[in-house]
Amino acid sequence: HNETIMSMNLAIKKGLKEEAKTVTLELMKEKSPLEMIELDIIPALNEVGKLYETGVIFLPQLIKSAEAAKAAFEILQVEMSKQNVEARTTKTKVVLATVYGDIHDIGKNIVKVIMENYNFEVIDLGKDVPSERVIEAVKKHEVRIVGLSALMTTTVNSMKDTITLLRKECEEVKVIVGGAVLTPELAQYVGADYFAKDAMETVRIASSL
Ligand code: B1M
Repeated sequence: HNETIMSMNLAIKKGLKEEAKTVTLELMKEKSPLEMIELDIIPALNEVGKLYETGVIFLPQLIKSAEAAKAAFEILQVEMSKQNVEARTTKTKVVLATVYGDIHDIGKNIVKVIMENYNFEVIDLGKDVPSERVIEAVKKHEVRIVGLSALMTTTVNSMKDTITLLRKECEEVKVIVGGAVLTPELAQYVGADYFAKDAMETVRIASSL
């Protein structure tokens, strides 16, 4: 079905929201939401990122592509929560946030949905989140796992600030970091406990804690 797979890629690259929704519904007949996220949506966004970086496309197109990807993802999110209806008892709580100065939240939202699917209760603080709000949420909800996302070189330092404050205020907490620019080395630089390259790895790490 290369034709449909091509169209998801094209729909996102061209920033066609309606097309992205149609292709999603079509592809759902043969693929799981997780497969579509990993094999179709993320690779398309990565291509778009490269096109933007090399000046082939500009910000308005980047925004349209992100909107198309979000539209596809929203359908999958609904589907995944339907599959996730079995009664579950104790859930481990996790605070998730994109750090301050950074408005990229597609990756964080994917991590959220997949964690919820694996029985975590996610307290999602959103994007561009000040460090103090992370601390507040950890204390209020008595959370021991924090996941932080940063997509830009500049906001790696926001991540470092947030973790520094967390170390002062919430000693018990374990911090997992992720996002396009991060590497195991940067994760160490910002003072995180773990680096997760994707959503499934986040689940594996959090489950082991
Ligand atoms: Co922007 N952007 N963007 N952008 N954008 C990048 C990140 C960039 C790499 C593009 C590029 O130039 N190649 C570049 C950063 C360069 C750098 O610093 N090295 C960039 C830039 C520069 C910008 C602006 C500054 C552009 C401008 O205004 N001139 C601006 C930022 C404004 C700001 O934040 N203050 C901007 C804006 C935007 C849009 C709004 C248009 C849109 C975001 C829409 C949204 O998120 N709501 C956007 C997009 C879509 C991208 C790219 C193309 C795709 C990002 C994405 O969603 N990827 C991106 C290029 C790229 O990454 N290749 C780019 C898919 C997503 C699933 O991957 O987020 O990595 P990712 O998440 C993965 C893993 O990393 C991991 O799991 C996820 C699932 O596998 N993970 C975690 C992520 N977070 C985690 C947290 C965890 C664990 C795992 O915690 C436990």
